[in-house]
Amino acid sequence: MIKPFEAILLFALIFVSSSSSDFVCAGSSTTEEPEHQDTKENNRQYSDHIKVCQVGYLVDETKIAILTSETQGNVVVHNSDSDEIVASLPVGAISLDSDTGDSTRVIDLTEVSKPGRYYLMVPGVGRSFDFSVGNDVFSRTFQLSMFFYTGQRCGTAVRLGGEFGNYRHAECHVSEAHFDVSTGRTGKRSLAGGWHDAGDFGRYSINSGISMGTLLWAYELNSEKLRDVDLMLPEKTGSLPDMLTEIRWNLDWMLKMQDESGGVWHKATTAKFPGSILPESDSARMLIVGSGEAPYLTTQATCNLVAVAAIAARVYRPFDPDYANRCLSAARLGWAWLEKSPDSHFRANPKGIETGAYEDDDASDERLWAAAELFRTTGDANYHEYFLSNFRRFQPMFNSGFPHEWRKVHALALYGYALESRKEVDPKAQQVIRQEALTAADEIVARVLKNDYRVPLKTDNYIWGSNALVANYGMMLRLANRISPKREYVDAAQDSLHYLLGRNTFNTSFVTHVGSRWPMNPHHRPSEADDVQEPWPGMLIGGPNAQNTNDKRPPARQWDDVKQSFTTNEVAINWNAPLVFLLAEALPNPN
Ligand code: 9MR
Ligand code: ZN
Repeated sequence: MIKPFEAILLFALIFVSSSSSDFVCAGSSTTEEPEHQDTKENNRQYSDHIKVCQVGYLVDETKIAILTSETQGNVVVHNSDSDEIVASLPVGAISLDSDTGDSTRVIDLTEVSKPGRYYLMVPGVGRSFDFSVGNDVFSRTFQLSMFFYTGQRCGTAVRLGGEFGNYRHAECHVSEAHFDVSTGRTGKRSLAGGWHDAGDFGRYSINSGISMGTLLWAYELNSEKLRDVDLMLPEKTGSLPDMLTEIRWNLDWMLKMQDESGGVWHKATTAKFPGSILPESDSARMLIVGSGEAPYLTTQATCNLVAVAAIAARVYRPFDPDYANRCLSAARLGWAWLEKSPDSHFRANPKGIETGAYEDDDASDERLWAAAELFRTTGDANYHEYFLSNFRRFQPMFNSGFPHEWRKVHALALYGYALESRKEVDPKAQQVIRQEALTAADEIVARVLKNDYRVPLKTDNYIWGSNALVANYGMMLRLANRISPKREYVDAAQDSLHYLLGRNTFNTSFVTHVGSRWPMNPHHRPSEADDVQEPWPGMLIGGPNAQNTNDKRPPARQWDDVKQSFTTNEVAINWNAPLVFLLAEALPNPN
């Protein structure tokens, strides 16, 4: 929850943002005040009252657009290339959405199922942004959402591929990191590599854990589709798929964060956040930060490494058995450390350190995830026993009113177990977990269908990074669909994507360079400091955050496209990851 210093920052932020009007449109046709664009005479004008998914819809899904104004007749669907009319559709009854304050009507486009590009004309209102229908409509968005990670690479010069070659930074953060006093050590250690966490250049074991787990699962569950996806990387690593090459960049760094004892350090950051500079200009001393008390290494950081390295041992094995073995040894070593160490938490930043805290005083969920993934990879009874004797402590298993997040990862342990097919699995335990996962998914579906924008968020879910909550709920639905396929799960998971990609109160895609209009001012230092006007591509911004009690707008409206707004407009590796997951699931199967 909000701490006093954050409250002050937030207050300052609102002051700044309310006095600025730089809501910039990347699309061709919009201005800051949606109402002003609607013209009665020229109904070819774009209107922000017609909200579509600006990427598009799969052929077979339930396709919904949202209208937030009166109309004088049916909505007409046009083909964007020929302008030909392909359908005329009635609109649904009016409904007041309290989270946004919008009066909404549903436009059901499901019958438009011929692959193509379309737009909607609403009599007396205007035209929508274009959208596609087809089974490969998410391919480019998937690629861009992975480009984000390439852009976050630390310890190397970066230049994005393809049309994005003007996004670049020089080699950064390569000098050795110093042990901070909070580690109980002195001296230095080489820690180059990894991904910058977010808009800042910190590298954090906790947040790397959930991000990598999610990305590796996305690959593992969709390997057929993802094996050949080209991410235009600077290097080719033998037969390794590009996605795994990118993920390995951060995995190598996570492995470096493991101490010889098996325990793992919490983070590698400078003492304070730098200003709006490029990473290569960040010359402050790089520190390895510990918990401040023996054993200084933490349980949560170690569990995250164990879980991720255990998954990696499975995923990399077909391509690079040596690397897979290395990962597995690291995971086993980490577990051995966990077994002999009582819980050690990073409860708050030590004196003098102001970067992201990722603080947590309960490691039971992380321990469960580490055990689950080690069991899935090895089948060993030891890890299995830990899982079986502890999983029932997590009640409710899935529906705690929030999806999984960096601080609470037990759901990942449980989903992993639910999906595991190895023979050692305890069928009764698995059955119980599967049932709970499906019940939680049914509840999310019910909520999505009741929500005017078909978002899975409850009113109290509009918190820091709410867009990631949307994506993680979608991920829960996709995982439920893997347990027991159901059209409703897929449709509602797609609804999460559609919200993130433009079908929302802002009529704006929350992912940079995706759709017709997207944020121009993410809180992302490379985007702020480079000489390219538009931000780096493929970044999902945090989204509406109603934790600031001074902001009187409806909760879902509390977002500002200004670079100072780190509480609503930052980007982060753990937010893009469930987006990648949803997109991977939405890609077509290879022929
Ligand atoms: O995503 C984190 C969010 O859940 C917390 O409420 C917030 C405040 O502690 O921190 C967020 O993580 C930030 C991290 O601390 C530093 N790098 C940027 C992250 C995204 O804003
Ligand atoms: Zn760096």
